[in-house]
Amino acid sequence: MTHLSGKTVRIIQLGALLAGAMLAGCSKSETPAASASASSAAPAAAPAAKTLTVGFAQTGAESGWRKANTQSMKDEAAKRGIMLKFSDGEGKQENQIAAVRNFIAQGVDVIVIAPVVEAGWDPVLREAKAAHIPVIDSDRQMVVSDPSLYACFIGSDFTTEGKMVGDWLAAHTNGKGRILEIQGTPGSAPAIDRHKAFVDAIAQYPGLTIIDSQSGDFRRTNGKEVMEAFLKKYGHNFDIVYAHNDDMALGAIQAIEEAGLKPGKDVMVVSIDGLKEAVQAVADGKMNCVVECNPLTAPLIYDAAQKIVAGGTVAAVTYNKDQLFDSTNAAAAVSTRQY
Ligand code: GYE
Repeated sequence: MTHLSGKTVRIIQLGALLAGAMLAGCSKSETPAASASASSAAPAAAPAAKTLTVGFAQTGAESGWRKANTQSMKDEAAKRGIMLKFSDGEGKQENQIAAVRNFIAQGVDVIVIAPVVEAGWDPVLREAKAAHIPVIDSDRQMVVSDPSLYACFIGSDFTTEGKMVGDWLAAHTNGKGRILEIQGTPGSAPAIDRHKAFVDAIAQYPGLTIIDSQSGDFRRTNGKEVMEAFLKKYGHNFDIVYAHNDDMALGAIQAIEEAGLKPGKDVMVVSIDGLKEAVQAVADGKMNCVVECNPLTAPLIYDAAQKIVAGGTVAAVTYNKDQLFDSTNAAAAVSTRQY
């Protein structure tokens, strides 16, 4: 996980200022055509504010969370009159890197990356920096050798989320239970942090143990398949399923039901995201606890993009405040869920 120093942020802002100056230069060179056509007309109108162009290298479309995040970015761009260039990386880092290179070639004002994995971004970030295009790290944190390679991070704190699930389980199981873990995409920040923080949280309860752990790539079908394999291997010799996201938990629930067990009762199911469907499953007693991870971050991201381009200051790290749903509050929360 990367935390940016104050110094780093100032360096970036300087970069953003330079970028702003270059853009001002660009828009000047665009004016002649407009003024020529207006030459015979009465007083020239004040030049319209330049449209901000943002290139967004999205991870993919693997989950309900991701789809809500994409929708948030598209809707908010339309609302603000921001020109959004959107790329779906289909879960592949090389696609995302190609998209970023394309955005650089097009000279966008700001690049937003939701990095599928944590590592391997240095070279393309250096290219963006050389082109004076500020980069915002959205949703998943990148691990970089030089923190000045991106301007800021906006998203959720996956370590807090993993700890919240672990603490909840400890409190609701008397510190006892055999856990099957369905992990997210290998190498991704949420899979790494949600695993580690959970393990740390339950470490003080020797009766709570992870007996097996497999990746379901944050996808519902994979979550179901992993659960089917677990059920084959362990029968009913487990007590808890911890899935790193709701889609995998919902897939696991299908497999558990098909095996003749009652999710939420015969075995506990806990996960992260807070999809309306998952909060409903908690209200229905099929899931036991869901920790929220808010995907609707577009307003924060575009605020930061607009500030950076205007030469303003942005916080190096902005985390959402995420809540927890269980049988005490899920039913009341369902109707207010926005994703
Ligand atoms: O939890 C999962 C999605 O990075 C926070 O990615 C995001 C995770 C989210 O596929 O559903």
